[in-house]
Amino acid sequence: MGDIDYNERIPNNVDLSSDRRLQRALERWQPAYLDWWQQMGPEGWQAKDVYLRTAVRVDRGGWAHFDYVRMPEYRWGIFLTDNDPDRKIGFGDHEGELVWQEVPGEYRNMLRRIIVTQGDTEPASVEQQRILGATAPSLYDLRNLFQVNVEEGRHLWAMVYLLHGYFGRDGREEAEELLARRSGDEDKPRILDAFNQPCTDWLTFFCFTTFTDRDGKYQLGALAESAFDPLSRTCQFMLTEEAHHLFVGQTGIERVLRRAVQLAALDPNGDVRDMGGIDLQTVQRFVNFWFSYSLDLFGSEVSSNAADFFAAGLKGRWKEDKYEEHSALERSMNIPHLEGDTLVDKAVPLRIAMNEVLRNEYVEDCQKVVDKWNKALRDEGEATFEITLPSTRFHRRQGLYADASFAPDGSPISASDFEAHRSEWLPSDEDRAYVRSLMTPVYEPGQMASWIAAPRKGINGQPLDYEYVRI
Ligand code: BYC
Ligand code: FE
Ligand code: FE
Repeated sequence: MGDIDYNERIPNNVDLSSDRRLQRALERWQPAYLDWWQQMGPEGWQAKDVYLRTAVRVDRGGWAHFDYVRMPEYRWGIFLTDNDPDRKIGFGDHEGELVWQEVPGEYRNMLRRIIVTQGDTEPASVEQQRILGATAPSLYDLRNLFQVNVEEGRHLWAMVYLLHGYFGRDGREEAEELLARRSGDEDKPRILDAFNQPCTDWLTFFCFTTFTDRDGKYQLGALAESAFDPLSRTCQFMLTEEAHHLFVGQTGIERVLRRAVQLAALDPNGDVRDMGGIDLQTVQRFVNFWFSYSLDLFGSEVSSNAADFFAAGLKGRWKEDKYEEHSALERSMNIPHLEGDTLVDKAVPLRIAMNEVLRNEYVEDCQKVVDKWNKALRDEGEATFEITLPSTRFHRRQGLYADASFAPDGSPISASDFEAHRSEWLPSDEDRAYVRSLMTPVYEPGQMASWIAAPRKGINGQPLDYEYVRI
């Protein structure tokens, strides 16, 4: 069990060759995908050899194989975790029933929407990151960028397999649309806001992989609980790939912070920018921006859609097993609502608060990451400064708090107060221009750009000065 067949045109562990119709449909989509990858994938690097991992098995131990690959030749395919024939639905109105191998008619539209929304983010992120290869701070980082990119491409395959396999003609049409929308495009943008924001410098990339890929972790975790078993098994395997993306983000920011402290110590005035580094306040502003955009991805705090998804068994909570009561009908959650200019707690029935339940899990996880960053700052000798997460009400574009203004501590303020503080709380044009000015490529093996510390170790046991990308 778990082995992936690489002799097929589309590598897979779902016995694709036994379903000729599906195989043919996916083989027709494949060249369109490759065209998209050539057009919208990493610009300028398609012909280079990159030291990449490819999945060989779907179980946790030793699932990856590392070798030089040209990205367009990466073996994208369809990998689901192994089937458990006794798996039962863990929550909602169908709790305790056997999971579904087909899509129930009454849930077809909801499920398609969930899969399309998830699928849309994957190519969007590749598009957002496509020019970062021109300015990587090291070959190690360049390789990590491409690893993330090819795996996001594979996550698109994961969702397209479900659309083609279970949604007939509408599924095929949606799969085409997934290659037609473009991140940031005025006429045909990607579905969710965070995936239309530019990601053209490496501080942004590390914030994105910390905060936005981490939204992916929680969304995929909630879908791994799904009663629709193929979705659950697909998401479980995506989660094992996701861990590396989160590692890239967390360690990337940590290296920026360490370097900032080191450079401040070298400058007579303690000025990080004078030394060609990124000062801690600027990192904080980028954190504020990407954390708040990523919070929006969880949807509205009060959401009947979320209640419907939960009731139907389509989308559960993060690690649903750890909850005692799986109907979520008996409890409520207090959610502060703005009334006039004060916040008033209101009890919201738990099912309707499911987006907020998941968002809270996410925030807790983000806080753990921030704690590690602050420990790194202490280790480097920074005495006082700490990175903090702003309130979940700060700078929101979606949900209950979208139409009002809040300070980073969560207190309601006027729109003009917010504007007065904007450049203190969020990256200014000047911050972005400064960060961009640092983005010059460093492509000698083992060398690092001025603004980032070296990582602690290389990839897959290789030394730091390994030629991770053959220039
Ligand atoms: N942007 O009832 P509402 C990943 C729309 S990351 C734009 O408040 P609901 C990855 C919404 O569509 C994981 N529009 O909320 C990471 C709706 O419009 P319609 C990706 C938004 O229904 C890195 C209206 O507002 N997946 O995999 O509870 C690299 C009202 O919606 C946004 C997800 O994050 C927004 N942020 O929730 C690669 C999706 N938010 O239909 C990959 C998970 C809301 O009235 N979340 N709207 O026209 C969902 O799917 C939620 O159901 C939604 C909406 C956020 C879509
Ligand atoms: Fe992904
Ligand atoms: Fe990811």
